[in-house]
Formats: sequence, structure tokens, C-alpha cells
Amino acid sequence: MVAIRYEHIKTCRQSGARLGKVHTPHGTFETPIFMPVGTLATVKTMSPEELKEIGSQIILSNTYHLWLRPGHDIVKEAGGLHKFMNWDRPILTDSGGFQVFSLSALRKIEEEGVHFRNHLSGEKLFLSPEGAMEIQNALGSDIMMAFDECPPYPATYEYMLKSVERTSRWAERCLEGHKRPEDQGLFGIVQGGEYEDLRKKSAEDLVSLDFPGYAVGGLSVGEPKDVMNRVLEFTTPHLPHDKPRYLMGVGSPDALIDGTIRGIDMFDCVLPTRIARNGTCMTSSGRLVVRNAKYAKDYRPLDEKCDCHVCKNYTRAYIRHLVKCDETFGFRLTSYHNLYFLLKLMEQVREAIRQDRLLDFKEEFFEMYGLNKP
Ligand code: PRF
Ligand code: ZN
Repeated sequence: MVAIRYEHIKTCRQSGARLGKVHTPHGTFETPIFMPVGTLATVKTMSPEELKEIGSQIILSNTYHLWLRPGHDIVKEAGGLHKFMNWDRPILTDSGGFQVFSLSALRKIEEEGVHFRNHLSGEKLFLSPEGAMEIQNALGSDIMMAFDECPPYPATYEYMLKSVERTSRWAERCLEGHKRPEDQGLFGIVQGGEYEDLRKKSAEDLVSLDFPGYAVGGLSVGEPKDVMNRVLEFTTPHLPHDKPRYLMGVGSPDALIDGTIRGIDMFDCVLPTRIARNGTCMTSSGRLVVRNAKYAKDYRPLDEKCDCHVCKNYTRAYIRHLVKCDETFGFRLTSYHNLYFLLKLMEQVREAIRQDRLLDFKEEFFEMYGLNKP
């Protein structure tokens, strides 16, 4: 039995984008898809019931954070992450590699793993490929991620080559350390920065290990948009057609569309929930900062074209008031709307692929969202 199976439905004749389904032990999700981020076993401010109401088919959580708090032993004893948080649909967990690099100071990378300090307590910690597998096996996510190194941008060619080689060796150790392949799928992560030959090498190394899916890591780390698009263009052709491809940490509306056009199936990002918590909303005509004084007496919904529960029932003036007063309910409303907006966008993207018109859809969306302006 394999835990993860990709079913290809069709390729958009206009753009080359893929439409498919991924089958997991906790059910099926449609691709291309956006995965809301639930770092600490909760998508901030959203109940699992609300996540279902807005159509979330899969969510992401984090090895690193759950290892530190409450500890993977507790999650395991509770019956696994699905039971612990009352979410019975698919869950993907990131491996902790990236979080160690982005959150903790004083890290030291060795062949064996990474030494670093707990970002909460300062305590000395160590995470290795085997450790990342043990924690994710205890959490019981449907999709686990390999333990990789995501170097900062820009990195020299020499550094990136050494890093890619190490990430490939770590990937082998992850496969070796993974003890539940029958009900958890492990994805490999392609690195290599902006270097075409290193992306190719990284992809080939990982593809030879035969993972049930592949991620493109090391992007959206400060490089310009056109660099990300070019890297995707020369990387995805090295990935197998019959396995899912996941672009890690990317979630702006334009990047979701541009990534899909370049053959990506899965995305995740804290963007919609993070900007919601400072009162910024995604709307069909671009970003709206509902905190602004100009919305004080604006009794229209956040987005007049949105049919979410928030837009049907609450006004900009009310939400602005709540957000300005730091009222929790205000952040619930903006988070709910932003996630709904991105999930709906991906539904529209899937429909455009079905109709072989994703490039036309991109043109229309960018025009409305204000992305065609110089
Ligand atoms: N590796 C892992 N997680 C990640 C990334 C990565 O490169 C990124 C890069 N944007 C986000 N999350 N393991
Ligand atoms: Zn809405």
C-alpha cells in the first residue's frame, strides 16, 4: 500500500497547468490547491468547523513547533495530530528544517544534523533527518516532508552545491528513518537556489530515490518574482508527471497563478492569516487595509464580489472598529475572509484549467487585482 497517490485529470491546453487529485489516508484533495497554515495545531483564529465551511481540503502544520510545544509524545498519546486537533481531513507537516533556519539564532549545520537554540527558552537543541522523521511519524500527518537545508538568498554557487549534496544525503536518511510508509507519504524537497544545474541535480538525486511527491523549496526567500518563475520553469520539467509537486511557503495570489502555470500542484503560506491580523484583506480589486480611517463610515462588505459569511453579514466600518480596538473577533473575521478568498481563487483556477483558459483567467484576475500596473 502506498499512502499517497496522484491522479492526473487533465493538462490545460492554453497554459500547461495541471488539474488533478491527491488521494491520502484521510481522503482526497483537488489540485492545484492552497493549504492554510496551522503551525501550532490550529489555523490561527479558525475552528476546524469553519475551515470546512470555507472549503479547506488539507491543512499544514509544523514539526518544529509541535516538537517544542506540547511535544510530539503528547500528540501521539492523544491519538495523533488529526484527533488531537479534531481535523479529520488530510494534514501535511513541514520537517522543521526551514523553521530551525528561520527562527533560531546560533544554529550550526553539521553532516549529522543542526544544532540550535530553542527560540522560546534558549535551551540547546539538535534536529537531524532521523529526528524529523520520528517526530512526524508520531504526529501521524498524511504527508511528511524531508529534512532539508534552505540556504538564505543569495548564496554562492560553491555553498549551494555543498548544501544540495547534503540535502540529498539527508533525503536518503529520511527514507531510511521513516517507519510508517504504508500510511504516511514522505515528500523530497528540491533545493539549489537560482542555479539551473543545481536544481536539475537536486531534482534528479531525489527522483532517483522515488518519493511519492516532491516539493520545490528555497524559493520566496527574498528573490525577485521573475527569478522564482524562471527557477520553476527549469525545475518542474525534472519532476515526474505522475507525482504531486508542492511549492513551499508561497501564497500571494499572483504567485499561486504563476506557480500553477509552471506545473505546481500545492501551495501553503501564512500570508492570508498573518496580514489578516494587522487588518489587511485580499479583495477582488486588490489589498484593502481595513484599519484605514477612510473605512470608518464605509458600510459595504470587505469585498463586494465575495460571497463569504463575513462579506454577507459584516461591514468594513464594523470590522475596522474591532481591529482598531484589538478585538479578537475582528481578526477572526479578516482571517476567515482572506482564507476564503484564496481557496475560492484556487477553485477558479481549477475551473479555468478545466476549460483550457488559465492564461485568460490570469489576465482578467491580474487586471482586477491591480497587478498589471507598472
Ligand atoms: N524547506 C522547508 N520548508 C520550507 C521551505 C524550504 O525550503 C520554504 C521556502 N520558501 C518554506 N517552507 N522544509
Ligand atoms: Zn468575504
